[in-house]
Amino acid sequence: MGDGGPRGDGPRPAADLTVSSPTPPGVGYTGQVKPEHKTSSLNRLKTVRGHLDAVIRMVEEEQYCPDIMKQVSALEGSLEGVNRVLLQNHIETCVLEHVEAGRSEQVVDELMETLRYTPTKGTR
Ligand SMILES: [Cu+2]
Repeated sequence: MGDGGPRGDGPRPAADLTVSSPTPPGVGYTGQVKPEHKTSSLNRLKTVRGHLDAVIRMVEEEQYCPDIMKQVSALEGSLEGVNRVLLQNHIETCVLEHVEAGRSEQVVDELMETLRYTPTKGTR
């Protein structure tokens, strides 16, 4: 999927919530996302939303600090999982597209930036 940066003429997502982009100007994305990755991302994010509400309640109820911390850590892991899915989608779609179009140099630069947002832990 695209990263919200300046793009070409391709379709854009309805809402562009990203604030910055490492994408070099003119690289251009089509905003494509594979259905299985979209489903996986949405399911994971909605699970996080429900989990986050539960953790908020834990804080409101002044539950035991380490118990809350454990849940926050689990949330972080879940969000990392979302980024892993998004990275896989990006590589399978945008990156391949740019390489095939002869824009290897730009896409490598962008990919190096993108890796800053990806999980450092193992697969989950
Ligand atoms: Cu992408």
